Formats: sequence, structure tokens, C-alpha cells
Amino acid sequence: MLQLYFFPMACSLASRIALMEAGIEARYHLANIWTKKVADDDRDFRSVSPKGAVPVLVLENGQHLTESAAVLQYIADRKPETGLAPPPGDPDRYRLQEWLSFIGAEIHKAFLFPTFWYKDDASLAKPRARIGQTLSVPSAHLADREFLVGDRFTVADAHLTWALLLLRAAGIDVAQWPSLSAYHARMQARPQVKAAIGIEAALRKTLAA
Ligand SMILES: N[C@@H](CCC(=O)N[C@@H](CS)C(=O)NCC(=O)O)C(=O)O
Repeated sequence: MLQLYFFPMACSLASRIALMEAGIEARYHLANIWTKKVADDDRDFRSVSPKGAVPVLVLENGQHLTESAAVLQYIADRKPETGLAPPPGDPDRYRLQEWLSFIGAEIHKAFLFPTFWYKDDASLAKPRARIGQTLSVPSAHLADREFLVGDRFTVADAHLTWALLLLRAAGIDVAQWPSLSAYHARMQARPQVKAAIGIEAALRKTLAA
């Protein structure tokens, strides 16, 4: 069985959404990204991944896969019939990778990461100045589309759905971009997305900030 190391409401939520949308059963281990302790057994999380960051997907052969873009595509490729990623070689597969990179680098690392890790105004001035321009890209793209890639839900939508949740927590009012906020409402109405968020939001409340 696949195993996912996650922290509630962190970027690993996208991997949980992907697993649930794919109907893949997995074992979930909470890794506290602040204390670097695995909740199950108090192990140092860096013994699972030297990066000390979620997500970490443990495959049946014991290999540990990190980086959301890789983990999400791996999960999608385990169940190609779900269409969670266009097949390799399909031009839309590169569109999927384009969005996964954009969300991971331009939204997550350029804005969300400094907001939640550095917190001070001086470090955040530039990310804050840039985030509007960044979000105008998916906003324009989604003005006349239901999903980021093609005409069905993919792991790129799982990733953006998570990022939009965190943007809200970071004080960004997504209502400024009506197509993004309508998209977010649609994605959150999906039963598996809703269930995944429900599980992690409840778990997060049990942990200190
Ligand atoms: N590039 C990685 C970033 C992973 C990452 O930054 N995860 C955060 C949670 S959203 C984390 O675990 N941070 C802990 C740390 O960096 O020490 C990915 O896309 O998966």
C-alpha cells in the first residue's frame, strides 16, 4: 500500500486529494513540519526525507518520492483511467507540468512559503507586491474554462485548490479574481476534495499553530 507523509493543510493536501480522487487507499502518517517529528512514533522526519518537507510518498518497493509535482503525477499515473493526468506524450501532459511548476514555484515558494515561514514585513514586501500579477495568470486562464488542463479534473486542479485555500489563510482575498473564486468553489464542491479538506482541517485544529 502507498504511504503518504503529510502535514494537515500543507501542500501535501493536494496529494491526499489526488489519492482520494483516484480511489487509491493509502496509509497516512502525520509529519510535523515545525518540530520535524513523525506523530506515529516520534521519529525524526528527516530520517524519512532529508528535505524534512511534505509530501513524501512511500512506494510499495520502499522508495521515497518527494516534490508535489512528481508525487501528484505518480499518483495520477497509478490510475490512468481516472484522467487525473493526461497520458505521457499527450501535448496536454506538458500543460499539466506547466501548471504544476507554476503553482509550486510562483505561488507556493514565491509567496506562500515566505508568508508562513518568515512572517516579517520586510521579507514579505516583494512577494506581496508580486502575488496579484501571479494570480492574474490562472484567473485569465480560468475565465472560460472549468479546469486548468483539458476538460476534466487533474492533479493540477488538486494543487491549485490547495494553494487557493492557503492564499485565503494568508489574507489574500481571492474574490478580487471572480473566475478564480468561482473555480475554487467548484473544486471544493467535489465530494472527494471536500472530504480531503474536511479530514485535514479537523486534524489541523488539534495541532498548535
Ligand atoms: N518543492 C516541494 C516543497 C515542499 C514544501 O515546502 N513543503 C512544506 C509544507 S507546504 C514543508 O513541509 N516545509 C517544511 C520545511 O521546508 O522545513 C514540493 O513542491 O513538494
